[in-house]
Amino acid sequence: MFSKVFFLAALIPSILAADHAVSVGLNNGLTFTPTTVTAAVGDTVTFTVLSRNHSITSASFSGAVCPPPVGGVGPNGFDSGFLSDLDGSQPTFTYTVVDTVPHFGACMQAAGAHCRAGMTFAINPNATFTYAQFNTNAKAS
Ligand SMILES: *[C@@H]1O[C@H](CO)[C@@H](O)[C@H](O)[C@H]1NC(C)=O
Ligand SMILES: *[C@@H]1O[C@H](CO)[C@@H](O)[C@H](O)[C@H]1NC(C)=O
Ligand SMILES: [Cu+2]
Repeated sequence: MFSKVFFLAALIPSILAADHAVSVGLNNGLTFTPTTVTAAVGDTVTFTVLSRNHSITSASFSGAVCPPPVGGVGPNGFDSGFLSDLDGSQPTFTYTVVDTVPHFGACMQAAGAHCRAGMTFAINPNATFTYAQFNTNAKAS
């Protein structure tokens, strides 16, 4: 009886975890679509590269935003490395959300030129650390 209850309780987080899909380079653009994801701990964000050759890399919110560094900015950062759709393979990268703090990301391609062109996104931005301000910081960096 009790063991069944505990077994079911242990399953609930995985049942409720959601995957959030983000397109990278939709319509050949230097873009992440959508630019903002609101995700719970345990959720995944799956990025699919739909054109060219890009990266999904965590960045600092301000200062030297572009290009984000190899390995990404932590804690709990991420870096897909370069993922190319030049062969039409539409490669994917999945990040599992492990905290609720804002994470900002960008593409590191072309020495930061994609990032400065606005190829940026945010996971769980908040009223203090907004996506709009991050993107402004990226364009100015
Ligand atoms: C993707 O871009 C990186 C960095 O510019 C480059 O080193 C790599 O060769 C590119 N990949 C392809 C398949 O062109
Ligand atoms: C936004 O996130 C930062 C980093 O976790 C936190 O310090 C700040 O209090 C948060 N602001 C709001 C309005 O939630
Ligand atoms: Cu790019």
